[in-house]
Amino acid sequence: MGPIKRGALIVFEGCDRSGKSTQSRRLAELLKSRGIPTESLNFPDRSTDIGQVINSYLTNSKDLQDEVIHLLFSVNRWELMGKLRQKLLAGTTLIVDRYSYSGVAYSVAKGMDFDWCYAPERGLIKPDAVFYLRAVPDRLAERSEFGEERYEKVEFQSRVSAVYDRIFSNESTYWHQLDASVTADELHFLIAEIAEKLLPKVTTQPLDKL
Ligand code: DGP
Ligand code: NA
Ligand code: NA
Repeated sequence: MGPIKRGALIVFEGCDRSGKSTQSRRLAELLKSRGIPTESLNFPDRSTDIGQVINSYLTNSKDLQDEVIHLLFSVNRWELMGKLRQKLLAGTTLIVDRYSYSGVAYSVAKGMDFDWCYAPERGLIKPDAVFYLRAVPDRLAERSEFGEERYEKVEFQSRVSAVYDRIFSNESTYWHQLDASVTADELHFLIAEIAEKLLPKVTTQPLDKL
C-alpha cells in the first residue's frame, strides 16, 4: 500500500501590509485550479468568542495586559486545532494567513521574553512550509490602510520585523524568506514554484508538532 496523502499546512508570515493576504489567496486559487483540495483561513479567527475579544483589543476598544492578550491569541489557535487536523488528515491543504510566529513576533516586539512567548504554541501542528514575506517597515507605511489598528505603527513593525528575522535564523529548514518589495506577480511565481515542489513530498509525511 502506498503512503496515505494528507493535506499540507502552509503558513504566510510577515509584518502588517506585507502582502500576505494577496499571496495566500493567489496560492489557494492556483492549488485549487490544479485539482488540489485547498482551504484558506487566517489567524486571529475573529469569529469565535475569543476572537471577538481579540478584535476589540486590536481595534483599540478594549485594553488587556500584554500576557493576557498573548495567551488569548494562542488559545484562538488551539481552539481551531481539532478542525485543522481533521481537514489535513482528510486530504485538504490549508493556506493559513499568520500562525504561532505572529504570536511570538508581536509579543517579543513589546519586550516580552521569547521562550515565554513560544511556550503556549508548543504542541500545535507544525507547518510544512512558512512563506515569510520580508518587507522594510517604512515602505509598508506607504501602502493603504496602514495605521488603523493597534500594531500598525512603523516603529513597532520594525521591531516585529527584527523578531521574524530571528525566528527565520532558527527555523530556516521549513521557512522560505521572500523579498516582499517585488511585484505581486513575481512573488506569486516564486511561491508557486516552491509550493509545487514541496507538496508531493510533505503530504506523505505524518503531521508534526511545534
Ligand atoms: P491581520 O488580521 O493579519 O491583519 O492581524 C491582525 C493584527 O494582529 C496584526 O497587527 C497582527 C496581529 N497578530 C496576529 N496574530 C497575533 C498573535 O498571535 N499575537 C499578537 N500579539 N498579535 C498578533
Ligand atoms: Na493588520
Ligand atoms: Na491578513
